[in-house]
Amino acid sequence: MHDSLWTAATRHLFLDAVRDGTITDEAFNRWLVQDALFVADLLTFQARLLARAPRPAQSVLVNGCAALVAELDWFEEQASRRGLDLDTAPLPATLAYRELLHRLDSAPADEALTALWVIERVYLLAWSGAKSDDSPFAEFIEHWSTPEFAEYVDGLERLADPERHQQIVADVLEHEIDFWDMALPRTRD
Ligand code: MP5
Repeated sequence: MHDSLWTAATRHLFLDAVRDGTITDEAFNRWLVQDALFVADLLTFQARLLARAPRPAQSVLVNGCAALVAELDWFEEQASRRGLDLDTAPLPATLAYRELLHRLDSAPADEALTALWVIERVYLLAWSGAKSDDSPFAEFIEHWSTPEFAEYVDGLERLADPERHQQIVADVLEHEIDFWDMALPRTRD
């Protein structure tokens, strides 16, 4: 289902450029700051979802929330190492994704859980496909391709119902594609 959207959301010139080390620091840093803003929005969404989640979803979600808090610490460390200010205005793709997450606050819990599974699965597939030991960004690639992260995504998959919620799957994939495009706009010539 939505094969071409999954492909576009998990393979992108930005990811190739990170893997090959050809991305400029400027473009990488711009993505990094926007991703930190996205993760803060995701934590807000996920904490709200935890509050109303069905009993079997609670443990996966609470562990995920704790991981997001740790991830925000990690982003802060990366930002200070790279001399970046995380207190930056969100770009349009980040704002549009925030709107989607707000919309999900009032969607049924199984639809919101399906969206969360797509959000995380995209990152697992995207970064696993960008694996490279000698990329200068190996630490970032590694971050979203660990066995622990894959287990988390498996846990979310058991709570997701993509057949039933095809529209939200497509919506999330479109937002992911826009997020990569923001990081490295496709050149048209
Ligand atoms: C994730 C992310 C994965 N960091 N950014 C976008 C745009 N989509 C998905 O979320 P997490 O919580 O960093 O694993």
